[in-house]
Amino acid sequence: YVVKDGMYSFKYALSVINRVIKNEKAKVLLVDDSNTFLETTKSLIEKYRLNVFTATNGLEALEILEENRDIKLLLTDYLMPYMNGLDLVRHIRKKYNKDELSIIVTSAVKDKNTASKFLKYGANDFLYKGFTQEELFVRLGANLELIELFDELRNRANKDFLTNMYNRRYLFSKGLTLYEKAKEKKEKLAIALLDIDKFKYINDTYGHDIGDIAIKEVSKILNQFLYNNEMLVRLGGEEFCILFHKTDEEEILSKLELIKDEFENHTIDLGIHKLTFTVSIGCSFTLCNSLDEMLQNADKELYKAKDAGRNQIRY
Ligand code: GH3
Ligand code: MG
Ligand code: MG
Ligand code: MG
Repeated sequence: YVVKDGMYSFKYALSVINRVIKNEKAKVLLVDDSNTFLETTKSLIEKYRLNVFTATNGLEALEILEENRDIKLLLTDYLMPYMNGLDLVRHIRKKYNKDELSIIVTSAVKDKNTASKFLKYGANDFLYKGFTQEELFVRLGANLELIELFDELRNRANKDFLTNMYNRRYLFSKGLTLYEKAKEKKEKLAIALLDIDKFKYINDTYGHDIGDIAIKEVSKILNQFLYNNEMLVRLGGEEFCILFHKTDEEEILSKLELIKDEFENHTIDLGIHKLTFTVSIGCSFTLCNSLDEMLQNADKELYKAKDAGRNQIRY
Protein backbone atom coordinates (compact mmCIF):
# COMPACT_ATOMS: atom_id res chain seq x y z
CA TYR A 1 0.00 0.00 0.00
CA VAL A 2 1.12 3.50 -0.81
CA VAL A 3 1.73 5.48 2.36
CA LYS A 4 0.43 8.89 1.38
CA ASP A 5 -1.73 11.29 3.35
CA GLY A 6 -3.41 8.62 5.36
CA MET A 7 -4.24 6.56 2.28
CA TYR A 8 -2.36 3.68 3.81
CA SER A 9 -4.85 3.04 6.55
CA PHE A 10 -7.81 3.68 4.24
CA LYS A 11 -6.69 1.03 1.79
CA TYR A 12 -5.73 -1.22 4.66
CA ALA A 13 -9.23 -0.98 6.09
CA LEU A 14 -10.82 -1.76 2.72
CA SER A 15 -8.54 -4.73 2.26
CA VAL A 16 -9.47 -6.02 5.69
CA ILE A 17 -13.18 -5.61 4.99
CA ASN A 18 -12.79 -7.37 1.65
CA ARG A 19 -10.81 -10.21 3.15
CA VAL A 20 -13.11 -10.59 6.12
CA ILE A 21 -16.30 -10.81 4.10
CA LYS A 22 -14.86 -13.14 1.45
CA ASN A 23 -17.89 -14.43 -0.48
CA GLU A 24 -20.59 -13.51 1.92
CA LYS A 25 -21.56 -9.97 2.75
CA ALA A 26 -21.04 -9.23 6.44
CA LYS A 27 -24.18 -7.94 8.12
CA VAL A 28 -23.93 -4.59 9.85
CA LEU A 29 -26.63 -2.73 11.79
CA LEU A 30 -26.70 1.08 11.94
CA VAL A 31 -28.72 2.67 14.75
CA ASP A 32 -29.38 6.42 14.79
CA ASP A 33 -32.39 8.67 15.22
CA SER A 34 -31.19 10.86 12.34
CA ASN A 35 -32.41 9.51 9.02
CA THR A 36 -29.87 11.66 7.21
CA PHE A 37 -27.04 10.03 9.15
CA LEU A 38 -28.47 6.57 8.49
CA GLU A 39 -28.89 7.16 4.76
CA THR A 40 -25.47 8.70 4.12
CA THR A 41 -23.62 6.14 6.21
CA LYS A 42 -25.58 3.25 4.72
CA SER A 43 -24.91 4.29 1.12
CA LEU A 44 -21.26 4.91 1.97
CA ILE A 45 -20.51 1.53 3.53
CA GLU A 46 -22.81 -0.48 1.25
CA LYS A 47 -20.34 0.22 -1.56
CA TYR A 48 -17.91 -2.05 0.25
CA ARG A 49 -20.05 -5.16 0.13
CA LEU A 50 -21.49 -4.81 3.59
CA ASN A 51 -25.11 -5.83 4.08
CA VAL A 52 -26.53 -2.87 5.98
CA PHE A 53 -29.60 -2.86 8.24
CA THR A 54 -30.90 0.32 9.89
CA ALA A 55 -32.87 1.18 13.03
CA THR A 56 -33.90 4.55 14.48
CA ASN A 57 -33.75 3.59 18.17
CA GLY A 58 -32.51 0.89 20.56
CA LEU A 59 -35.76 -1.08 20.76
CA GLU A 60 -35.95 -1.40 17.01
CA ALA A 61 -32.29 -2.41 16.95
CA LEU A 62 -32.89 -5.23 19.45
CA GLU A 63 -35.71 -6.59 17.29
CA ILE A 64 -33.56 -6.57 14.17
CA LEU A 65 -30.73 -8.30 16.04
CA GLU A 66 -33.09 -11.00 17.26
CA GLU A 67 -34.23 -11.70 13.69
CA ASN A 68 -30.70 -11.62 12.28
CA ARG A 69 -28.44 -13.51 14.65
CA ASP A 70 -25.61 -13.34 12.12
CA ILE A 71 -25.17 -9.55 12.34
CA LYS A 72 -21.48 -9.08 13.11
CA LEU A 73 -21.26 -5.41 13.90
CA LEU A 74 -23.46 -2.69 15.28
CA LEU A 75 -22.77 1.02 14.89
CA THR A 76 -24.95 2.95 17.28
CA ASP A 77 -25.67 6.54 18.22
CA TYR A 78 -25.86 7.63 21.89
CA LEU A 79 -28.87 9.94 22.22
CA MET A 80 -32.03 8.48 20.73
CA PRO A 81 -35.71 8.30 21.80
CA TYR A 82 -37.25 5.20 23.52
CA MET A 83 -33.93 3.52 24.22
CA ASN A 84 -30.61 5.32 24.03
CA GLY A 85 -27.26 3.90 22.97
CA LEU A 86 -26.05 3.19 26.49
CA ASP A 87 -29.12 1.15 27.42
CA LEU A 88 -28.87 -0.61 24.08
CA VAL A 89 -25.26 -1.63 24.71
CA ARG A 90 -26.12 -2.90 28.21
CA HIS A 91 -29.03 -4.90 26.89
CA ILE A 92 -27.03 -6.40 24.05
CA ARG A 93 -24.12 -7.47 26.25
CA LYS A 94 -26.43 -9.55 28.46
CA LYS A 95 -27.07 -11.72 25.42
CA TYR A 96 -24.31 -11.28 22.85
CA ASN A 97 -20.66 -11.56 23.78
CA LYS A 98 -17.83 -9.54 22.35
CA ASP A 99 -16.67 -12.58 20.42
CA GLU A 100 -19.84 -12.69 18.29
CA LEU A 101 -20.93 -9.07 17.92
CA SER A 102 -18.84 -5.90 17.80
CA ILE A 103 -20.29 -2.58 18.92
CA ILE A 104 -19.00 0.80 17.79
CA VAL A 105 -20.62 3.86 19.37
CA THR A 106 -20.80 7.22 17.60
CA SER A 107 -21.82 10.39 19.36
CA ALA A 108 -21.73 14.13 19.03
CA VAL A 109 -21.73 14.45 22.83
CA LYS A 110 -18.36 15.96 23.66
CA ASP A 111 -18.30 14.97 27.32
CA LYS A 112 -14.96 13.62 28.46
CA ASN A 113 -16.59 10.66 30.21
CA THR A 114 -18.84 9.43 27.40
CA ALA A 115 -16.38 7.17 25.63
CA SER A 116 -15.13 5.44 28.78
CA LYS A 117 -18.69 4.90 30.01
CA PHE A 118 -19.56 3.07 26.80
CA LEU A 119 -16.40 1.01 26.81
CA LYS A 120 -17.10 -0.04 30.40
CA TYR A 121 -20.56 -1.25 29.44
CA GLY A 122 -19.21 -3.42 26.67
CA ALA A 123 -18.79 -1.31 23.54
CA ASN A 124 -15.69 -2.22 21.53
CA ASP A 125 -14.98 1.19 20.12
CA PHE A 126 -16.06 4.82 20.23
CA LEU A 127 -16.11 7.45 17.49
CA TYR A 128 -16.89 11.15 17.92
CA LYS A 129 -19.29 12.36 15.23
CA GLY A 130 -17.59 14.34 12.57
CA PHE A 131 -15.32 11.35 11.90
CA THR A 132 -13.77 11.01 8.48
CA GLN A 133 -14.70 8.25 6.03
CA GLU A 134 -11.22 6.89 6.46
CA GLU A 135 -11.60 6.60 10.23
CA LEU A 136 -14.96 4.90 9.84
CA PHE A 137 -13.50 2.30 7.50
CA VAL A 138 -10.43 1.69 9.62
CA ARG A 139 -12.58 1.02 12.66
CA LEU A 140 -15.16 -1.07 10.78
CA GLY A 141 -12.33 -3.12 9.31
CA ALA A 142 -10.53 -3.66 12.60
CA ASN A 143 -13.69 -4.64 14.49
CA LEU A 144 -14.95 -6.96 11.76
CA GLU A 145 -11.52 -8.57 11.60
CA LEU A 146 -11.71 -9.33 15.30
CA ILE A 147 -15.08 -11.06 14.94
CA GLU A 148 -13.70 -13.03 12.01
CA LEU A 149 -10.75 -14.18 14.12
CA PHE A 150 -13.10 -15.35 16.85
CA ASP A 151 -15.18 -17.24 14.26
CA GLU A 152 -12.03 -18.92 12.99
CA LEU A 153 -11.00 -19.85 16.53
CA ARG A 154 -14.44 -21.29 17.31
CA ASN A 155 -14.32 -23.29 14.10
CA ARG A 156 -10.93 -24.73 14.91
CA ALA A 157 -12.00 -25.68 18.42
CA ASN A 158 -15.29 -27.27 17.37
CA LYS A 159 -14.34 -29.05 14.19
CA ASP A 160 -12.44 -32.17 13.38
CA PHE A 161 -9.39 -31.63 11.20
CA LEU A 162 -9.70 -34.80 9.07
CA THR A 163 -13.37 -34.49 8.08
CA ASN A 164 -14.29 -30.91 8.94
CA MET A 165 -17.21 -32.39 10.91
CA TYR A 166 -18.15 -31.10 14.33
CA ASN A 167 -16.26 -32.81 17.15
CA ARG A 168 -16.97 -34.18 20.61
CA ARG A 169 -16.39 -30.77 22.17
CA TYR A 170 -19.15 -29.29 20.00
CA LEU A 171 -21.52 -32.07 21.02
CA PHE A 172 -21.01 -31.18 24.66
CA SER A 173 -21.55 -27.46 24.11
CA LYS A 174 -24.16 -26.96 21.37
CA GLY A 175 -25.59 -30.47 21.76
CA LEU A 176 -25.93 -30.03 25.50
CA THR A 177 -27.83 -26.77 24.99
CA LEU A 178 -30.14 -28.58 22.58
CA TYR A 179 -30.62 -31.39 25.09
CA GLU A 180 -31.51 -28.97 27.89
CA LYS A 181 -33.94 -27.10 25.66
CA ALA A 182 -35.61 -30.33 24.57
CA LYS A 183 -35.93 -31.44 28.18
CA GLU A 184 -37.41 -28.12 29.28
CA LYS A 185 -39.88 -27.87 26.41
CA LYS A 186 -40.61 -31.61 26.36
CA GLU A 187 -39.48 -31.86 22.74
CA LYS A 188 -38.27 -35.01 21.05
CA LEU A 189 -34.56 -35.66 20.98
CA ALA A 190 -32.80 -38.80 19.84
CA ILE A 191 -29.22 -39.92 19.59
CA ALA A 192 -27.73 -42.40 17.16
CA LEU A 193 -24.18 -43.73 17.38
CA LEU A 194 -22.73 -45.10 14.18
CA ASP A 195 -19.52 -47.14 14.08
CA ILE A 196 -17.70 -48.66 11.13
CA ASP A 197 -17.59 -52.45 11.31
CA LYS A 198 -14.19 -54.14 11.41
CA PHE A 199 -12.41 -50.89 10.78
CA LYS A 200 -9.21 -52.23 12.23
CA TYR A 201 -9.21 -54.73 9.34
CA ILE A 202 -9.30 -51.85 6.83
CA ASN A 203 -6.36 -50.16 8.54
CA ASP A 204 -4.40 -53.42 8.82
CA THR A 205 -5.10 -54.51 5.24
CA TYR A 206 -4.82 -51.26 3.29
CA GLY A 207 -3.02 -48.92 5.66
CA HIS A 208 -3.92 -45.96 7.79
CA ASP A 209 -4.27 -43.57 4.82
CA ILE A 210 -7.00 -45.72 3.29
CA GLY A 211 -8.61 -45.90 6.73
CA ASP A 212 -8.70 -42.11 6.68
CA ILE A 213 -10.34 -42.16 3.25
CA ALA A 214 -13.04 -44.47 4.62
CA ILE A 215 -13.68 -42.08 7.51
CA LYS A 216 -13.98 -39.13 5.12
CA GLU A 217 -16.37 -41.14 2.95
CA VAL A 218 -18.58 -41.77 5.98
CA SER A 219 -18.67 -38.04 6.62
CA LYS A 220 -19.63 -37.37 3.00
CA ILE A 221 -22.43 -39.94 2.96
CA LEU A 222 -23.87 -38.91 6.32
CA ASN A 223 -23.92 -35.29 5.20
CA GLN A 224 -25.90 -36.29 2.12
CA PHE A 225 -28.59 -37.91 4.23
CA LEU A 226 -28.92 -35.43 7.03
CA TYR A 227 -30.77 -32.14 7.28
CA ASN A 228 -29.58 -28.97 8.95
CA ASN A 229 -31.50 -29.66 12.15
CA GLU A 230 -29.68 -32.96 12.58
CA MET A 231 -26.38 -32.48 14.35
CA LEU A 232 -23.60 -34.65 13.04
CA VAL A 233 -20.46 -35.19 15.08
CA ARG A 234 -17.31 -37.29 14.75
CA LEU A 235 -16.92 -38.55 18.29
CA GLY A 236 -13.48 -39.93 17.60
CA GLY A 237 -11.89 -42.70 15.53
CA GLU A 238 -14.53 -44.32 13.30
CA GLU A 239 -17.43 -43.47 15.57
CA PHE A 240 -20.05 -40.86 14.73
CA CYS A 241 -22.98 -39.39 16.57
CA ILE A 242 -26.21 -37.96 15.15
CA LEU A 243 -28.52 -35.83 17.25
CA PHE A 244 -32.10 -35.70 15.97
CA HIS A 245 -34.25 -32.88 17.27
CA LYS A 246 -38.08 -32.82 17.04
CA THR A 247 -38.16 -35.90 14.80
CA ASP A 248 -40.40 -38.97 15.16
CA GLU A 249 -38.90 -42.32 15.99
CA GLU A 250 -40.25 -43.98 12.81
CA GLU A 251 -38.82 -41.24 10.64
CA ILE A 252 -35.41 -41.54 12.28
CA LEU A 253 -35.36 -45.31 12.00
CA SER A 254 -36.31 -45.31 8.33
CA LYS A 255 -33.59 -42.75 7.64
CA LEU A 256 -31.00 -44.78 9.55
CA GLU A 257 -32.10 -47.88 7.62
CA LEU A 258 -31.40 -45.99 4.37
CA ILE A 259 -28.00 -44.92 5.70
CA LYS A 260 -27.08 -48.45 6.76
CA ASP A 261 -28.11 -49.82 3.32
CA GLU A 262 -26.20 -47.08 1.53
CA PHE A 263 -22.97 -48.20 3.24
CA GLU A 264 -23.68 -51.85 2.50
CA ASN A 265 -24.06 -51.11 -1.21
CA HIS A 266 -21.31 -48.53 -1.47
CA THR A 267 -17.83 -49.22 -2.83
CA ILE A 268 -14.84 -46.91 -2.69
CA ASP A 269 -12.67 -47.27 -5.76
CA LEU A 270 -9.01 -47.50 -4.72
CA GLY A 271 -7.69 -48.32 -8.19
CA ILE A 272 -6.64 -51.97 -7.89
CA HIS A 273 -8.85 -52.56 -4.88
CA LYS A 274 -12.49 -51.87 -4.22
CA LEU A 275 -13.13 -51.03 -0.59
CA THR A 276 -16.45 -51.96 0.98
CA PHE A 277 -17.57 -51.85 4.59
CA THR A 278 -20.70 -51.85 6.70
CA VAL A 279 -21.76 -49.87 9.77
CA SER A 280 -23.57 -50.65 13.00
CA ILE A 281 -25.92 -48.20 14.70
CA GLY A 282 -27.19 -47.89 18.26
CA CYS A 283 -30.02 -45.47 19.18
CA SER A 284 -31.49 -43.88 22.24
CA PHE A 285 -34.93 -42.29 22.00
CA THR A 286 -35.42 -41.59 25.71
CA LEU A 287 -34.31 -38.22 27.12
CA CYS A 288 -32.87 -39.84 30.32
CA ASN A 289 -31.32 -37.72 33.09
CA SER A 290 -28.45 -36.33 31.07
CA LEU A 291 -26.99 -36.18 27.61
CA ASP A 292 -24.24 -38.44 28.89
CA GLU A 293 -26.73 -41.08 29.95
CA MET A 294 -28.41 -40.93 26.53
CA LEU A 295 -25.04 -41.51 24.92
CA GLN A 296 -24.35 -44.44 27.22
CA ASN A 297 -27.69 -46.00 26.29
CA ALA A 298 -27.02 -45.56 22.59
CA ASP A 299 -23.60 -47.10 23.15
CA LYS A 300 -25.14 -50.15 24.84
CA GLU A 301 -27.40 -50.59 21.81
CA LEU A 302 -24.43 -50.20 19.49
CA TYR A 303 -22.63 -52.92 21.41
CA LYS A 304 -25.67 -55.20 21.00
CA ALA A 305 -25.67 -54.51 17.24
CA LYS A 306 -22.00 -55.49 17.08
CA ASP A 307 -22.62 -58.57 19.19
CA ALA A 308 -25.49 -59.69 17.00
CA GLY A 309 -23.31 -59.73 13.89
CA ARG A 310 -22.90 -56.04 12.88
CA ASN A 311 -24.46 -54.22 9.87
CA GLN A 312 -27.65 -53.51 11.83
CA ILE A 313 -29.55 -50.99 13.94
CA ARG A 314 -30.48 -51.52 17.59
CA TYR A 315 -32.60 -49.24 19.82
P1 GH3 B 1 -15.92 -53.20 15.43
O1 GH3 B 1 -16.57 -53.80 14.24
O2 GH3 B 1 -16.18 -53.97 16.67
O3 GH3 B 1 -16.23 -51.76 15.58
O4 GH3 B 1 -14.34 -53.34 15.19
P2 GH3 B 1 -13.35 -52.20 14.73
O5 GH3 B 1 -12.14 -52.85 14.19
O6 GH3 B 1 -14.04 -51.25 13.84
O7 GH3 B 1 -13.13 -51.41 16.09
P3 GH3 B 1 -11.87 -51.10 16.94
O8 GH3 B 1 -12.36 -50.12 17.97
O9 GH3 B 1 -11.21 -52.34 17.41
O10 GH3 B 1 -10.89 -50.35 15.95
C1 GH3 B 1 -10.96 -49.02 15.69
C2 GH3 B 1 -9.65 -48.64 15.07
O11 GH3 B 1 -9.72 -47.34 14.49
C3 GH3 B 1 -8.50 -48.57 16.04
C4 GH3 B 1 -7.73 -47.32 15.66
O12 GH3 B 1 -6.38 -47.62 15.35
C5 GH3 B 1 -8.39 -46.83 14.41
N1 GH3 B 1 -8.47 -45.38 14.29
C6 GH3 B 1 -8.88 -44.48 15.21
N2 GH3 B 1 -8.84 -43.23 14.70
C7 GH3 B 1 -8.40 -43.33 13.42
C8 GH3 B 1 -8.13 -42.38 12.36
O13 GH3 B 1 -8.32 -41.16 12.49
N3 GH3 B 1 -7.70 -42.86 11.17
C9 GH3 B 1 -7.48 -44.21 10.99
N4 GH3 B 1 -7.05 -44.60 9.77
N5 GH3 B 1 -7.69 -45.11 11.96
C10 GH3 B 1 -8.15 -44.70 13.15
MG1 MG C 1 -29.09 11.02 18.22
MG1 MG D 1 -15.63 -50.08 14.58
MG1 MG E 1 -15.16 -47.87 17.39
